[in-house]
Amino acid sequence: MKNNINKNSEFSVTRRNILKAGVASSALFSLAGLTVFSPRANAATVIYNFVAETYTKTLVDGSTTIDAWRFRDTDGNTGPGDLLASIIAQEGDTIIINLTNNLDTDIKFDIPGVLEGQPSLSTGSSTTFNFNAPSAGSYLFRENIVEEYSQALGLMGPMVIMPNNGTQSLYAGGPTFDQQYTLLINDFDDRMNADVASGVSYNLDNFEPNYYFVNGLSYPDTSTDPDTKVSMLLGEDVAIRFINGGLLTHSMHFHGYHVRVVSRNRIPETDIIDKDTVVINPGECVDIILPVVQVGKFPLHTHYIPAVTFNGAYVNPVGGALLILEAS
Ligand SMILES: [Cu+2]
Repeated sequence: MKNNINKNSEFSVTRRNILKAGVASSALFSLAGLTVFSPRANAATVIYNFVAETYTKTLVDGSTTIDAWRFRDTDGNTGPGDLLASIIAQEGDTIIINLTNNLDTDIKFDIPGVLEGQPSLSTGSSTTFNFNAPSAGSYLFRENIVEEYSQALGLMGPMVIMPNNGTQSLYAGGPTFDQQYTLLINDFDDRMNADVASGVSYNLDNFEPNYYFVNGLSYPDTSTDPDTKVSMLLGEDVAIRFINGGLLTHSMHFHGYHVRVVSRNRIPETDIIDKDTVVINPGECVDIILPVVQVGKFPLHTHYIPAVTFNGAYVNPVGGALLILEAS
């Protein structure tokens, strides 16, 4: 799916204090992945070392496996959830990504709206991307040489850019929050993964996913992962960054709360109303604020019914893109 975001190929290098993500900046990458970010007074250079690779994913039933593709941070900065590559920085930072392609096909790294039209990277080779952190907001990074095909196999991840005015807000002058969650949604069609793993070509026209994930997890794993279970306190404003890395549209439905859509692909909504369902199109990043008006435990799930099943079956309690909001 093409994003209708303007191309912005601004590259410049400004020497500042170097932060190797996860080493010097371990405070930024605590247990909670993209959830916790401490604003910095000074801009930094944030370095990520990623590899694109195949892996075998064990699904939530503990026995079903599926061959997939992923980006993995070789420095071990994991999260959110089961994802093994993510980017967080603040406006003014320089972001450096060293990427090695260990897949058996050429790839093109791509961040819609930020880093587009890059040369392809052949099997076994490495390259470096060096760019200014874009404006505050949520972004999807992905492989783009075969576009949807790679995303459908899992080759994408979330990028969060914080404003550099020292506030916990979605953008400078925008809504503030007490805490934030990044929820990346995607889907696998096991027939596609099996065909690709065995070298058979797959026609995306037949794409009909049967496994669904939030941050790489399915319910009930979503309800125990600290990045994916949304744990809140009464009176807080909680930011949720939905990023749809899959190929299906999801209508994310909240029980217990109404939420406000702040922006879609970093473009602020002009008409902010309370909603209990938020549509997230493929490739789209939708930032919302959830005011915690009551205590309790409520589900948040896609209204696309197959996506709250495991391979089409409601095998209680094993399900898909459903997670828990819990406020105390
Ligand atoms: Cu429901």
